[in-house]
Amino acid sequence: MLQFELLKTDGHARRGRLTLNHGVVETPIFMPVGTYGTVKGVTPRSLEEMGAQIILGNTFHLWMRPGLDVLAQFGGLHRFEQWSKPILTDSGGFQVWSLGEMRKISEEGVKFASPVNGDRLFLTPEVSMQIQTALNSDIVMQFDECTPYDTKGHITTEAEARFSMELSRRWAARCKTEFARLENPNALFGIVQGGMYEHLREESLAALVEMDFPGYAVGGVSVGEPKEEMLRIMAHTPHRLPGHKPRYLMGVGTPEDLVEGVAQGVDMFDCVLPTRNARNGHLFTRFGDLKLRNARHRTDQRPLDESCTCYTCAGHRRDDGGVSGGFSRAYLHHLERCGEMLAPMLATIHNLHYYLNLMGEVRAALDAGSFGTFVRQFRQDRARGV
Ligand code: PRF
Ligand code: ZN
Repeated sequence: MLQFELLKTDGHARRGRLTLNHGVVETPIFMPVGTYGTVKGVTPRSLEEMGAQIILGNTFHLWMRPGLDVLAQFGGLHRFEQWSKPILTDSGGFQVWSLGEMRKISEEGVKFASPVNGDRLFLTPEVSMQIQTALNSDIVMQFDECTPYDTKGHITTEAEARFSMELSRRWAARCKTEFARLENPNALFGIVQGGMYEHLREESLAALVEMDFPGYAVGGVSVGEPKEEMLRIMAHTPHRLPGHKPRYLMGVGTPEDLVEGVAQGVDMFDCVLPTRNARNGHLFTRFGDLKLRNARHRTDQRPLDESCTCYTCAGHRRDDGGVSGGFSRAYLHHLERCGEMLAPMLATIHNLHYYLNLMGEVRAALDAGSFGTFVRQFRQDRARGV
């Protein structure tokens, strides 16, 4: 089941509402990444407090561990990981791409050795649909081949990008057939590929639209290409997708990329940046990025971001009804230097809250008809510096 309501538009930008089997998602939205059935370092309760509406899971990783028998016993991923709101699962296409040399791609699927125990495995469009059906994710992604930007310095040629895109297109059709055969009650998204070649993107898009998916993703961007190339594809592809269906830009990006993506007509984003960077002491704030390791924070009593209402910045309610006032930069710097696990936990809360709140502000601006003003203020604030 999937319903998509378009509430408002401003140029290519859209404000929408997506209804899935496990709940409603207000778009544009950022989806925290929970590869192994956990958004690293945060509890589901904390995710809800931060306003997360939908999170990701990964077919490939969950297939390896804990394995389908365990997940099937739990009736899917929701109960296993104790998250009752919507879940989107990636198909394994991108993760297989990340294996590099370790894999062998054929028409049938991808053969590889399990990075966990060396077992020889064969992931096909059909197997990906079977796994995602067992996971019972609200949004299932087609099994695709993420066309690389380059392979060891060799930039993917048009012929190579075409071959890859056409393979993904044939796999899309197989996914659709298997998804229907399994009577999966959720929604299957097609993924546009085509590398950096606009006419290939248009061909891929037309073929997927012909197959009539309930939603579409743009894949194969943010795969190591120069920023201008990414922006060119972002300006080219999303707005060409059907207007009445949700659009998902996979694996993107920085706060600036998200705002640009919305302006180009994207409704959904996911990225490991807020969570991964948090674990490296890299924080995103309204007024630019901040590195916790930097000695300048050693005695700084200010929170990361005075305007942020996250647990890390605003603190918690005390027994006497007061508020703790939040954690200082000095304290977070100290935790980071000591390698304390609270450092990545608090940093993750802040970064995810920042991303989720940013999209909340984007939605509010679209509701108010002031998206253009919002974008100018956003850019000015981010350039100010912390
Ligand atoms: N395909 C899939 N997942 C993805 C991508 C893709 O192209 C990307 C590209 N940035 C991220 N995640 N299946
Ligand atoms: Zn914060």
